[in-house]
Amino acid sequence: MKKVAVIMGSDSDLSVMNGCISTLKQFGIPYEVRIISAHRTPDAAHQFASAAISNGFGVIIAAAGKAAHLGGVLAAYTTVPVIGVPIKSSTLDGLDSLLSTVQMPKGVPVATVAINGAENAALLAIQMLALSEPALAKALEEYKLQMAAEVAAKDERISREVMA
Ligand code: RP5
Repeated sequence: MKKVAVIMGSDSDLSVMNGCISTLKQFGIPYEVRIISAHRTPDAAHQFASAAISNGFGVIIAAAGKAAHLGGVLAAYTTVPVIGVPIKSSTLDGLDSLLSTVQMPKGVPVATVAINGAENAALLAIQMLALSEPALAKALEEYKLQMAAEVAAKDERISREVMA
């Protein structure tokens, strides 16, 4: 199976991105985690993205805050799909990160999830890998059934409590 790269602009993003890493673990996805900054270590960003295909990566998840150019810079150097996670890390509450991640020019897409949407980034990456991994597709179906069962249980409980 191809690997997922989880790239963060700073170790200060880790508390949010733990949700992504634990979701990848839950589905048994091979992954690597790196701290690479579009601004502080731009050469490393270039090198990582340029070698992503030959290093066996199928998806790159790029998490960054403030002027969040990491996803866009990585996407500039590879054809591996890049998922951007805007991190809420400044006085602008993550709106800065969201806009600088999502507003890519035509030709260089970054599939952007919600501010701090770490778990959804992992799930989207897994969905991409599942296109060529039937066992993963099955695991995702089971995940959705489990989610639906949890909501149904909450629905039943709240009805019971409100009616009591
Ligand atoms: C971004 O700046 C990082 O992704 C992080 O969200 C933010 C702050 O980084 P630190 O100053 O905490 O290292 O590049």
